[in-house]
Amino acid sequence: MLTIYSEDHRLQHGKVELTGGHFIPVVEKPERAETILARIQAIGLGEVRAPERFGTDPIARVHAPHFIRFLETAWDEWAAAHGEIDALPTNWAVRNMRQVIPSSIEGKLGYYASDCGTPITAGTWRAALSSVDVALTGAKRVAADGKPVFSLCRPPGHHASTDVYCGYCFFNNAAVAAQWFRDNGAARVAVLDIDYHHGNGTQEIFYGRDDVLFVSLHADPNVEYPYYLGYAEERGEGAGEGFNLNLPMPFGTIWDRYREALDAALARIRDYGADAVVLSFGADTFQEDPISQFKLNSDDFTRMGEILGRGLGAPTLTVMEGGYAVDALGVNVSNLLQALDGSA
Ligand code: OKP
Ligand code: ZN
Repeated sequence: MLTIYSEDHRLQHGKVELTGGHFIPVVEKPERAETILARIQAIGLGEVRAPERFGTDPIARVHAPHFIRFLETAWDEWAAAHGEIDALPTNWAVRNMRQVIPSSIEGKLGYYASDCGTPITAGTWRAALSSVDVALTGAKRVAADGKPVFSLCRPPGHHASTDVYCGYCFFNNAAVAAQWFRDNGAARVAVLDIDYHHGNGTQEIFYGRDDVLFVSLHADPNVEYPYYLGYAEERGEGAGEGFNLNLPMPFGTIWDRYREALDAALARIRDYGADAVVLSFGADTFQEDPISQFKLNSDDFTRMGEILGRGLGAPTLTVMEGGYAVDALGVNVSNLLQALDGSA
């Protein structure tokens, strides 16, 4: 399987996030992508290629222009006020306040961010742009010959919505790619999100639409991030009603339970008749993931890949999302990709 990878991901290297009352080293770190790449090369999964540059136009198909401009200038505005230290918000535009965009960078961060764990650094803009390029280069290849492609995106994307960044995500790589498929000949696109966390950004972007189906398997948001979206009753709205499927599962979920949800997801996607599929793949469902509570093992990722390869029924772009057990990440990711490739 072809992999698309850019070294630019290293430009996103935040120092700390606020978790459980502590500032801890950012869990979403460069070693993640590097260990996946090393494993892909070690097993000879296939060619590794650098991305083409697409610029911001395809991003503006799913993100608000003012949000894109904010991310482009946020670091300079922050550094002018605070110097060379990661930008984190400390105030938020929550209910009972007005949704205004203040001129102060402090005010802007709280308007555009929803957590205190997604630092903007000197290299964030370029890393986030490159991550989208990695996804789009993969999408273009999938559209050209129908063969599966792996876009080794970093930073991840599925928590980023139209105009909010959070959960280590800035631009929604999977959503930009799904929209690109729509704009380049696919009438119906499905996004299947198998990251441990609900893809709230992807859901929001396509919630009112029937031309992009969103299906997500994730930990119950009652007890897990992102907490405020991802419940089973969210089924889409307007034209999009019935085109959003959330399959939340409890802490401790093991393969047998996960597999049932996967079968339901694949049945919905086949019934939909997608022309292209974007697989938002997080390996944080792994039993040893440091921030997650599912109990899948490394062999389960092989099982998952086999089922996906047989069941998706349309050309598939796999986009990397989360997965934080760095020691096992390469094996878990390559297990899924090899099986996906072998049974497609
Ligand atoms: C990203 B992905 C904030 C802690 C919040 C966010 C988890 C984001 C997971 N200090 N944790 O879906 O793997
Ligand atoms: Zn995740």
